[in-house]
Amino acid sequence: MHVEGLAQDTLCIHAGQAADEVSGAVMVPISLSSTFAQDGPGRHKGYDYSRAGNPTRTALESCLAHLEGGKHGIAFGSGCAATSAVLFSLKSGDHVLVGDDVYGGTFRIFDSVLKSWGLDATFLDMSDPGAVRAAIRPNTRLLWLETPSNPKLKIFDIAAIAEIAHEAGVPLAVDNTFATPMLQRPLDLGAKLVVHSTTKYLNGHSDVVGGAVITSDDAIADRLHFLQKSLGAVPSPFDCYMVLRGLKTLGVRMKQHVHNALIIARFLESHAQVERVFYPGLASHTGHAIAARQMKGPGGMISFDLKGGLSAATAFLKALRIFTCAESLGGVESLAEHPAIMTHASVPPETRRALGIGDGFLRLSVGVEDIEDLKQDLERGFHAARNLV
Ligand code: P1T
Repeated sequence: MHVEGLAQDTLCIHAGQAADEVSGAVMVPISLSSTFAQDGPGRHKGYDYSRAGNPTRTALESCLAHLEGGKHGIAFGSGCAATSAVLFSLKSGDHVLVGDDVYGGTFRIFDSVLKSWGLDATFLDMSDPGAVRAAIRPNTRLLWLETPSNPKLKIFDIAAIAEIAHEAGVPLAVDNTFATPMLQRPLDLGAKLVVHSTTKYLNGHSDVVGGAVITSDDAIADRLHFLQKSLGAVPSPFDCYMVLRGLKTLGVRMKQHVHNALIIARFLESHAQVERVFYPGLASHTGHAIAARQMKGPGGMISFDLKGGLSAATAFLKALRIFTCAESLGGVESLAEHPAIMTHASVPPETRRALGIGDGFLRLSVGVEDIEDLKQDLERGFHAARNLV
């Protein structure tokens, strides 16, 4: 199907997914074959070995590329594998400038793994683009940020930072996991690469671990395809199928995530047991104006400081019945977690303190359940934490 010019909601369902030429199957078949017959040495139909390329993976990569407005999609076995592949493009002695608030596992790659390869990373609050310009060194080869960031929901101005990156001749990579291409398209704003944990909203049902990189830069794509094949951290055909299936409802899911999260954020903001709420959809959020400009909606992730510290936070999480206390995010079901102990445990305590990820700091992935049920569930949590304030 010709998909150029179609809207995002249509691309989710059709991009990269023409009916099967052999059978007419409407759903992309799961091509489990690890190898492909060749008419003669090197003469094949575009696939020779599934680590290098697989028809189900091609459909997913094409769909993701269309959704992000990019030319190339390159899928990986996890978000961390996608991140690592981008970093494998660098070499010893290179420097990377990273937004100061990123997923704990991403922090671990930049801080521990990267440094052992002889690369250097500086973490920086990119709220002030001037500070980004000042922090670029002669050996800086990559700018990397999350917006909204995990777990503080910081908003960085992609267009302003992309311009600085462009002036310096350095590519900007944006981890778009929290926003999804339905709410924000970093390539349109000047970023060179978009990175995803497809584990989250893109798959949307908490039953796949996957990742992807999208770019329109042919040279970067060539390098990433080479690394995808060489490093081998590829997703299974089944997982590619699952993400494609999840993507079909991404449009409707994101609308409901945003709808529910906005109500919950306001509810939390007016609650006596809440110290502070972090949600880009609230006027009180420092990045609200930028978010309103660069996003189509503020997303489904909220974090907040609960009064009463660790004992209140623990009682709150234990009392919830609809929100599951679990890592991850972006599924249809609501999740709640304690970043300092769970998703961001690999961030050193002093860095966590500087970021404001304290003992009473909680993160919600607001699902698509009934909003009154979700509010009531949070009330249950607040009730359990009440005398611990
Ligand atoms: O888990 P994996 O698919 O490898 O994705 C890593 C990753 C990358 N980028 C962002 C913004 C992420 O949030 C994640 C994973 N995050 C969680 C598991 C979490 O609970 O925050």
